[in-house]
Amino acid sequence: MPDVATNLQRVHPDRSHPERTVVARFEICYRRYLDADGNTADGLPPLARDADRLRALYRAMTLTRLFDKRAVAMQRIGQIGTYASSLGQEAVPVGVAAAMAQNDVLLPTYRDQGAMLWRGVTPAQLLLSWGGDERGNQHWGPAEDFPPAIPIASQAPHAVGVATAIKLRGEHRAAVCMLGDGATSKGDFYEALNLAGVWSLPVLFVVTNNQWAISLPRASQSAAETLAQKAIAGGVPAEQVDGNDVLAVHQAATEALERARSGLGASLIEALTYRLSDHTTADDASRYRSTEEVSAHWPAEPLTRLRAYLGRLGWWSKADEEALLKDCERIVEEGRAAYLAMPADHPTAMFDHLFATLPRSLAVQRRRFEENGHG
Ligand SMILES: Cc1ncc(C[n+]2csc(CCOP(=O)(O)OP(=O)(O)O)c2C)c(N)n1
Ligand SMILES: [Mg+2]
Repeated sequence: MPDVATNLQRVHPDRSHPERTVVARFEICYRRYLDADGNTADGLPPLARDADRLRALYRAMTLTRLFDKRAVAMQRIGQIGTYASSLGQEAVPVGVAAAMAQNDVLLPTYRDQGAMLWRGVTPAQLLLSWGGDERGNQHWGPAEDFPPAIPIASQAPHAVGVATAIKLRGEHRAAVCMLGDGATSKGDFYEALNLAGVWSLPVLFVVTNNQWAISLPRASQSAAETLAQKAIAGGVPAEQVDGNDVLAVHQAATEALERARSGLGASLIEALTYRLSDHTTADDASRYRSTEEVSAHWPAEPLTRLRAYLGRLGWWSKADEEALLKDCERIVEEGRAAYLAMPADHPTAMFDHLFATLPRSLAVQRRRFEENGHG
């Protein structure tokens, strides 16, 4: 836990000054229902008693993990270009997506495949996109969901735009903006939060704090005790949750989305988790963090604790686990096969989705491609 007394001392070096009075106080709460061993806290949310729904969430987290594993392997043999695994943080995208209504709008990052799969994007479409094929960006689940944002935090102002449209139309739905810890250092993030607060917009920001932004650790990212408190400055309520506890992620997102849909405005959730994988397949994390650090985080990963909880209630057996793994392997393998069987797009496709009207220089290049097969 951060040393609050030290921080207060640093921010308010002379609190005893007689002519000063406290004009505002803030606090950030932390929520967890399920600890690393699958033990529960008091006040469990309704999801904790819904065996079918919990099994669906466990299945989605398992599918995400197996898909990630296969995608990394495919990158290693040149079948896709690059890949960002979500190993260890699956409870965040899955828990958030499960709390969303179908007509809410998801604005994911490149590491939120768990949410996209939940919302109907297929493994083959994800692979197509990571293989550099623009057709992978079509049919992203619900038609109004956004493709994953690669430019960090660019989706935050987009989410505010979406939420503004929802509010102007008087619709009962919300925008869900996924971000990383690193993204909270960007101006786009602060600007988006500011508007979301002052216009009371139906948007939920979910900060997946996986402790790393490529090789930059959380401690070097911000001097703030929590990333959640950044929202307070914009007048947006915020909380921290254990991001490896899918119950906590799901319940916090459910409450925030109800708030948003009923016209009460924006919220932010900081989900504390850990990136157990390399940043992407283009990274070697062993160059900047120790194996001891990574090993120390494995016991807290999200699948084991949910499986332990389900097992304790008699809702999951060894046979269930074996059948699930087999089924998920089949889905992933079918996705891989469908992706590999897809005939390559024509190279001119790379000109087709950026501009409504191609600038002249690119139009010339496109014509050359059509005529010669190269630029
Ligand atoms: C605007 C912008 N600047 C830099 C990059 C390069 N970049 C890619 S991922 C990344 C780190 C992002 O960290 P975080 O927001 O914590 O997300 P995570 O990768 O941990 O999911 C950076 C700097 C980028 N994609 N976009
Ligand atoms: Mg990060």
